[in-house]
Amino acid sequence: MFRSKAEKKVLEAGYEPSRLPPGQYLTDKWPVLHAGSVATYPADLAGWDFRVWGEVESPIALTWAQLNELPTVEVTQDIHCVTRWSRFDVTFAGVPWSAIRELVGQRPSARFAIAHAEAGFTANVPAEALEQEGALLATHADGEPLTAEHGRPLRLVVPGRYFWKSAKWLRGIELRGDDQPGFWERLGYHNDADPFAEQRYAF
Ligand SMILES: Nc1nc2c(c(=O)[nH]1)N[C@H]1C(S)=C(S)[C@@H](COP(=O)(O)O)O[C@H]1N2
Ligand SMILES: [Mo]
Repeated sequence: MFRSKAEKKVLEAGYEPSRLPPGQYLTDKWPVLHAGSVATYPADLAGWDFRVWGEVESPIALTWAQLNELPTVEVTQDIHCVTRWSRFDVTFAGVPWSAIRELVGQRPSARFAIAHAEAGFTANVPAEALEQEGALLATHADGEPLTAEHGRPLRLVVPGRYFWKSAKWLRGIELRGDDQPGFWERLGYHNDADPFAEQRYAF
């Protein structure tokens, strides 16, 4: 069977080649990628909050201490950047959406979720993407608190989509009845962003 150079590398690293989406290559480093600059906060995260609003019964603003009282989960997943690098088996830990959903009373009309991050970065997903196995508001990666470059203190992790949907320096989730393209989506990237269907661009 013909295998590309990228697939051979996956095999040599001991993984099933089908885990690598088309047009991607495996890296064992964790590249840092974002538009704009890294957000920085005081050590105690004073003044930081995480807000949820829109199609909910009770909008909330959680402090860092309040967020850390919520239940946590740990998931391991593969991440795929649209610039073609993939990294396998990244372990994320943090708060599952289900914990937030109960706090705010998410309405059935909440069909879409917009992640709002520092400096106006946004990313849109169907609200059900937050319910998937492996989706979470991550505070940790590979057993350590997130570093500033990777989104300290909180990032979204959305499995099954290119990693731009996983907003770093997450400050809120807006639930809406209608969809609204996010930062990269407005610049021509695909709304759904399934790496296995190679949904990179909208055109
Ligand atoms: N706030 C914010 N989050 C972001 C981005 C960004 O520009 N700003 N870029 C996205 C893209 S394109 C990728 S590939 C991942 C990269 O995450 P990493 O730097 O932890 O690898 O962050 C995503 N989240
Ligand atoms: Mo990316």
